[in-house]
Amino acid sequence: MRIQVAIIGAGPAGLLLGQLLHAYGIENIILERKNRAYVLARIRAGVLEQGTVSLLEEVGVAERLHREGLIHDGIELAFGGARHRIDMKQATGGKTVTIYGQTEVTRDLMDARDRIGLKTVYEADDVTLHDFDGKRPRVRYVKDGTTHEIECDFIAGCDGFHGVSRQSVTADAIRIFERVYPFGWLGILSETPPVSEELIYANHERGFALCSMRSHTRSRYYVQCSLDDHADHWSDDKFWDELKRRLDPEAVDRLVTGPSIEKSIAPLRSFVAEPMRFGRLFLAGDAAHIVPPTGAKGLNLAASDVHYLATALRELYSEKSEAGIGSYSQRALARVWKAERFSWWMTSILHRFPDTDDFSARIQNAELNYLVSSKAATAALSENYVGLPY
Ligand code: FAS
Ligand code: PHB
Repeated sequence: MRIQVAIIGAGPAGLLLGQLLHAYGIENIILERKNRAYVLARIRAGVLEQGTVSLLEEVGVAERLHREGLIHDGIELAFGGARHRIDMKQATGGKTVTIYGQTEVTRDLMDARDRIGLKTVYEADDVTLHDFDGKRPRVRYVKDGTTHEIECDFIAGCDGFHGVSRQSVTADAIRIFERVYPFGWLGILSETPPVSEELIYANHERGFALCSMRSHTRSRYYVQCSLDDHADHWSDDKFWDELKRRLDPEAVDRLVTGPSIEKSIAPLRSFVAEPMRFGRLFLAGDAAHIVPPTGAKGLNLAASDVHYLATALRELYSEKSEAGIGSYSQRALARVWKAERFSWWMTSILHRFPDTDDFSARIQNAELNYLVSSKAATAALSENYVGLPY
């Protein structure tokens, strides 16, 4: 089989890239290791930047998002027993975020891809990448015991942190930057009304907590937990009790608890692989970088990566210009590192670290007090949270 672009991975990065390339008249195929249900069962991000919404609009996959998504103008920071609202819309001259689960974004993209008949091979085993340093890259995979080979012009590695694409690059051609955090997030999903209209990020001496949502009837909560913790060590009651210990009295009074419909622990890390291009292989999304979810950037960075990559490939195919693909890595990394900084900073001021002593607790408190009392600090947080320009 021969095709212009072979995409590895049917997560948000691969699926959005596939739709953008199709819109630009560039034929593509997606190879996904898991089945559709498995991909959709992974509960992950919940906050979309305007740029991500605009890309979904561009490929005609924003109808349900506009119907069901929740527009949020601000967030709340809880510390010292009180909550403080950050009016991001006011601080950024009108910018907002949309609450709409990654699962729904993925479902909408999968359905759109099926409707136009674009090929996705699910349960594609043993995907291997070949000759991407040359002019005729190839991808091999096994489906139902039969080995298939795809000749292509380019390979897009959208296969996440544990994918095969980044692993296919020789160690001397790639540079890794990493920070692993000494804690994780225990998250639950519950069919209960959210505790507040907007998200609450809480700094507490027992650890970080986050109150988020998926709709007016479905909530998403997180508490910081230790790295050696396990989700099955946490009964629902134990989770709700711990969350209440980390919230202010008014939030505790409003909190509606209920059975969890999903419970999992996510490790936190900052990770960047440089560069993001290797000959005719391009990395995008989690395959190239990871952020701690504190800044709600992971999914949104995947979107900006594929925007840069799709635009670059359109320039190549329609204008025969290699400028876009030549600058892809540098353009994407410039935005990636700004989001890495913001996510690292949000994580550092909201979590309890093993070496958090009285001094560092006071510094965190001073940072948070400055954030909610300075227009400049509020504006800086807000412009990063709603998403820096592409
Ligand atoms: P993904 O990992 O989503 O998708 C990669 C796809 O490639 C997967 O479907 C995988 O099955 C497939 N794949 C892997 N190896 C393959 C192979 N060898 N062959 C073929 N296919 C292969 N971000 C936020 O903004 N907020 C959050 O709260 C948040 N929570 C998260 C929780 C967890 C547990 C994780 C892991 C991530 C979380 N993220 C969060 C980040 C997350 O949303 C990612 O940024 C987002 O999924 C990135 O999308 P992709 O780059 O498409 O990678
Ligand atoms: C979520 O709703 O899952 C969520 C929201 C904001 C974050 C992280 C996760 O920063």
